[in-house]
Amino acid sequence: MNALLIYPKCPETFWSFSHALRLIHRKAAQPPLGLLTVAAMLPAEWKLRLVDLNVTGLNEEDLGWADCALVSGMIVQRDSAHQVIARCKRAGLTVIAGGPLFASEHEQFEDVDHFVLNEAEVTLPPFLSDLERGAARRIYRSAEFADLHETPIPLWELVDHRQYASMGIQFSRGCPHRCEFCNVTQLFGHRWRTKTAAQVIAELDVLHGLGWRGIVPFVDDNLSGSRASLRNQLLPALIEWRKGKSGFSFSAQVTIDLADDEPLMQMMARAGFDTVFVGIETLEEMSLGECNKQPNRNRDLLEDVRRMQRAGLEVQGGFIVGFDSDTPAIFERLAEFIQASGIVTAMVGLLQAPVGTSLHERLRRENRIGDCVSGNNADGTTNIIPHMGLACLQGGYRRLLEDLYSPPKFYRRVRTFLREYKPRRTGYALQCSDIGTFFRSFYYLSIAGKERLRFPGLLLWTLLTRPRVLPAAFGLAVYGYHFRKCYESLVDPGSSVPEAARVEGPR
Ligand code: B12
Ligand code: SF4
Repeated sequence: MNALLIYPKCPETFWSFSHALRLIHRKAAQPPLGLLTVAAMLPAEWKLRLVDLNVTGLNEEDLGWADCALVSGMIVQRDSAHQVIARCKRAGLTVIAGGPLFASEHEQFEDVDHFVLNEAEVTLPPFLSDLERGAARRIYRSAEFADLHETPIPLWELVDHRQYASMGIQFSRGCPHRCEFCNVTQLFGHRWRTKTAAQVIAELDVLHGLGWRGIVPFVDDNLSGSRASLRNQLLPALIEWRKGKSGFSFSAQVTIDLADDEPLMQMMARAGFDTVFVGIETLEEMSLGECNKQPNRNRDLLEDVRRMQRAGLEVQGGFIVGFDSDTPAIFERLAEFIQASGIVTAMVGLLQAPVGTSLHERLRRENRIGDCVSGNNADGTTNIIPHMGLACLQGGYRRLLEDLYSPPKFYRRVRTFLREYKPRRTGYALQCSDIGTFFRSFYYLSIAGKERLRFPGLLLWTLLTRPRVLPAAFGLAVYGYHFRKCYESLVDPGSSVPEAARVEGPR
């Protein structure tokens, strides 16, 4: 069997990094880890080609070579997925689809021959054995969750790593919490399941062997799901593995209560973690209660963020506006908090209710739900009818974004962060490609962009006052450029934002 593994095109979103990728000369943020994991589970005699449409095109030669196509994707890739599936069908290929897009809305893809839904560790083996017997069904799904000890090493050999800004890796799936708006537990359950530390090290060895050096995000939805596993298994193994190896830095998604555990944060920094994404969501105690965000309740969130930064972890924050308990005062409160905390990368979205979440269920009962979500949780669209009124919510949202990502506010925030930040890792191995990145960034930010002297001013200030964090200052400015461009297209009514990304109410 000759198989194409196809990852549809991603539109511009907050985490697509598209504007920054242009500056660092990479084509996509990360390779599709789900497809690479599936690739490793296919029969050894199958011949495989990966076609990540964010990096390359799908050509006629590929279509002529292949017998089947395995397609993955998220909801934001819906349009591209429809197009690519139609092309594969026209070329006579058998189409097999899986991943979060199809788990949510497989019934909209009539052309697909076989849906292999949920975790492939569970659903792929029965599909493959039925396929071999010539008796494959249309849908394979399971309510059972996979044992990650069975998960193979992703087939990274299929990608050209030079096209990507980072290489994701996964230790755990699932989350013990029950936030009302979150679809993670619906996809991966409440039980925090992990690979062994040895599996993770074997994966890192492969990445190292393939020549990858750079950022390795742990894509786990909540890496701090069990602090004991981190402390006793994963982190000691990473600390040991990094001895004598340089050029790797890790990031992770964690809950804010990690700030209570100073030794664990220190250990993470020693293991090579330099960035954590934290779902702070809101500052309103009532809203935290309403959405059941237990780890965040009754805390001094500002002090928590600073403790993490002092431990050597850059904190990126996720925020949501539009909870039932929110009043119009929330926008200013959030703007002040984000500015004071030095959270440079602040992703703010309107509350949305993906199908299958308890929020969707509650709002459906209250008759306050529209049809589907856009799949982009930070594009200013929502499928709910907010208590505040849609116009008020959207107006406040636009003003908040305009304020946060205006160059003066943004660069002030970077400095606030750099003053607090105590990175463990110092020094940076300069590569030839960095020279091009520097000149491109200078052109796009200072000459063609709106930052003017703020960008070189930041670099000079950092060089003179805190030279150790110069690489961080540069990186933040480059990624900040993307976030600003991305939000500008939302707040500027005259811009050429695609219709799907405009602020809409429920239909
Ligand atoms: C890493 C990650 C990213 C990365 C990399 C994405 C990439 N290139 O793969 C980045 C940061 C770029 C990203 C961006 C976004 N992301 Co994201 N991301 C994730 C995250 C945390 C991990 C994905 C991953 O690698 N998992 C590990 C692999 C092994 O698991 P998997 O992909 O689920 O694959 C398994 C099964 O699904 C299945 N499978 C998957 N594909 C296929 C295909 C076939 C044929 C078969 C048989 C099986 C199969 O088998 C695999 C093994 O069990 C997930 C959450 C999660 N826990 O999955 C969110 C998630 C996928 N992202 C999400 C969203 C919303 C986004 C953004 C829109 C956010 C934003 N506002 O910007 C953007 C959009 C992307 C863009 N424009 O570029 C949502 C998608 C929701 C949905 N139903 O579509 C998720 C589920 C988070 C969430 N809880 O809502 N993301
Ligand atoms: S802590 Fe994060 S991953 Fe866990 S349920 Fe809440 S929002 Fe989802």
